[in-house]
Amino acid sequence: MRRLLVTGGAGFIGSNFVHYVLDNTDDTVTVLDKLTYAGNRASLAGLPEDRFRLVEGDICDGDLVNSLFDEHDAVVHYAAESHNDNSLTGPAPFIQTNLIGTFTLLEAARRTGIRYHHVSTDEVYGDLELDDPARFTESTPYNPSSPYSSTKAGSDLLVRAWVRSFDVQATISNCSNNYGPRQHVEKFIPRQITNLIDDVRPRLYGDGLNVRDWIHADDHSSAVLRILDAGRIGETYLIGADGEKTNRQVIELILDAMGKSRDAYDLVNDRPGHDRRYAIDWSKLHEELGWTPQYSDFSTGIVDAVRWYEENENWWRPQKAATEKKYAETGQ
Ligand code: NAD
Ligand code: TDX
Repeated sequence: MRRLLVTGGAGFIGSNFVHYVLDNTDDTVTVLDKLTYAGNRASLAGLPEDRFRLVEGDICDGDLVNSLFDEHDAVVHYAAESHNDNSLTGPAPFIQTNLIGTFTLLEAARRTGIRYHHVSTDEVYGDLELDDPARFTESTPYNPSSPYSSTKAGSDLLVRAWVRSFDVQATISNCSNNYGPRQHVEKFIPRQITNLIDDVRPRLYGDGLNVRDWIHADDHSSAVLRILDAGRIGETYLIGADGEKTNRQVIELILDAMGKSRDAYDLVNDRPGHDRRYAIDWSKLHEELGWTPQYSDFSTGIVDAVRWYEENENWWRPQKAATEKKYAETGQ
């Protein structure tokens, strides 16, 4: 039994990991989360009180972070400002949370020596051309495009330096695009599903041919737990599930699942600096730690996601109008 501290555990992927750990281990979990617009207490409802606790607070608060590190055996760091579009209209909180927040955690990890796992993204590698046979590997050079991905890249580099200079007991994972239940309605898949529930046509940026490499959030959680348990200190592991799809292909699956015509969507203003394609080679994680994704059928996963948003309107409805108001300001 381990005492785990999970930052950002009220967000989409962090809450998935909390559920996954409580279902699959004997560990106890404390979530440290600021409950920004992206954090949602409802994502943690019903968890066992003897094994789970939520602390509302900021990862940039050194005193709070230090006291929590003293009470735990390991930390898994998910907390972040996570949305590219927000980073283009207002980058300041990305610098604060993603860089200063990670620095604050690393200093506490250095002081206490507890195990630290850092959750990051494939976007640190920049993008690939549509016709490039290459995929990202652990040795691809960093080349981030957006304020979001550059702050994630900076946070990864801080971790690497704290490992090398101070022997912090850290690992890093860089994962591709996640989908599944409890994802904020600002993100592509939930935005389009909830627009369709509201009889609004889906909106694709640019030509709709950008490619994302999709993975179910449960597979991301199982990979992070495997790395926490068995990953080599100082190593980076890429997480993916061979899920490359154009945004048009994704929207067609959503339209099919919701009984609408396949061309019932609009092309709108492109995202500035929009990365063209991401693709992950996850062979290191498979060969070294024996991990394999369980969700191989993306179209079934999309049908499940559609049903989840149809059945959980009380979870997403409070965020919807404010999210669409922000998009209206950029014509997206
Ligand atoms: P999210 O936006 O849904 O959740 C982020 C959580 O962090 C929220 O609960 C928020 O309240 C909390 N938070 C924000 N600032 C904080 C602060 N200063 N102190 C404490 N808590 C704070 O994000 P997500 O999509 O669940 O992503 C989680 C992590 O996974 C991020 O580090 C992200 O970079 C990484 N990641 C995401 C994806 C993806 O597809 N969404 C893919 C790869 C990696
Ligand atoms: O309305 C939309 N229309 C559209 O065409 C939205 C919201 C997005 N898009 C496009 C942009 C991307 O090509 O869909 C794709 C996916 O967009 P997002 O859901 O915003 O994800 P992305 O920018 O790829 O980043 C996500 O994956 C990597 C997460 O938000 C990051 O946190 C993670 O690091």
